[in-house]
Amino acid sequence: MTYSEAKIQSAYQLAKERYAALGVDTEKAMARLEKVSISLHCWQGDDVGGFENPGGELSGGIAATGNYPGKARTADELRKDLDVVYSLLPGSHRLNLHAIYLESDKKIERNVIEPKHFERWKDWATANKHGIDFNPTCFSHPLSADGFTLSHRDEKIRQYWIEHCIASRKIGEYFGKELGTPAVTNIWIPDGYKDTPADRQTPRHLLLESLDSVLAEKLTHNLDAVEPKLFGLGSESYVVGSMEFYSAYALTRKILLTLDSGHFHPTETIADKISSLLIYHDQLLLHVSRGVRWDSDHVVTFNDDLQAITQEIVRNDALERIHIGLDYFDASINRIAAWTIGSRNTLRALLIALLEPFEMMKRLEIENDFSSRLALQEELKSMPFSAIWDMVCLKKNVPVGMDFMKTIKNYEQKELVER
Ligand code: RNT
Ligand code: ZN
Repeated sequence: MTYSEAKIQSAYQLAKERYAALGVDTEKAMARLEKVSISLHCWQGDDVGGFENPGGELSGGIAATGNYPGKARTADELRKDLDVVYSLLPGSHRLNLHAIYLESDKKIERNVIEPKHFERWKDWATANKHGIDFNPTCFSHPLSADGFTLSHRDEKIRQYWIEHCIASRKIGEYFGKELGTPAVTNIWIPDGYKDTPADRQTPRHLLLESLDSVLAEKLTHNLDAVEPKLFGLGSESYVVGSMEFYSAYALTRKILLTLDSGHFHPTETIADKISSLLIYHDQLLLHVSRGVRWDSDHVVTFNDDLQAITQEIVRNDALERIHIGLDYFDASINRIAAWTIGSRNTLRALLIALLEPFEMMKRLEIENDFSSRLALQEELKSMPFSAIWDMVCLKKNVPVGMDFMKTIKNYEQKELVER
């Protein structure tokens, strides 16, 4: 280890005092962080390829760019890679699986996938105490090639995707039941038009009907979620599943609404939406991502956006109501590093949010003392939070500072270069 335990301890003591002076209990913040489980997206490990159709093209207006060596070619390799990532994160975390990550000797049509095709994922999750979340894969398929799925005008194609989503919910139910923690099954469809449509409403009626069929059966271990988007590659002018559509849909059907940080106008932030939505929606799912100029799904960095998101979760006391998932895919750097950096950033941002003297900030606001509010907000930006983060890592027995890169580099030499 590069850093001595004694030094981490003494830096922590000093930091603890600085926080105590603001009325913040660092032990409490660490204890709350420990309970947070984020859902790691399986698709960072193989550029959203999956194992249904090896070498198939990614479609649906999303793209993983780069050709860094070492991507997982099998489910066993992907699990092995994930084990490395989890070993570098403090706490216990979930996995977010897509339907195309099924395991089977023969080709299985997506409308007939079954829990048995995910048994090995279930065994691995049980052994490693990971909860699992799930997603139907409504892209990268011949029947999604013209850009429409659940809102397709052709009834047969619509039916195929309805069946796929129903089958996916049942797999979510299976994971939820087997693992003793509900699975969130999130529906995202790419449906939309490149150019200005004539009729914006008909596809939305069709989507509503399809979703109602998908959700007809009540399940007990599965939570449903729907994910809106403003535009995608090839659906620049119109996306059927917009924010307004899904927000009202989720509210009326009592299911979860998903907010992906890359799915809105570049000047909008999802952080700003959380407090409003929580007034009406019981639970939300987040896809924490980073768009650079567009929904580019860059690795989550420790930026203002990320901090604003975690602040809103904590300030609204919503750690139990917001499921935190990650959604990015970078193929231009070591994929395990991409996973680890984004996950550690998310956890670190959550910790900093938990270290805020929120009561003090609110009091200044109520007193209309906006000068002090601003002074405090600025002061908080240079508080010694990294000493607390180091302590979290030390306590949880995961690498402190940059040491996690040593593990990743070793694994790259030992495992990834051989692929
Ligand atoms: C696409 C959505 C969706 C996907 C994953 C792979 O814009 O964000 O969540 O990224 O399902
Ligand atoms: Zn997403």
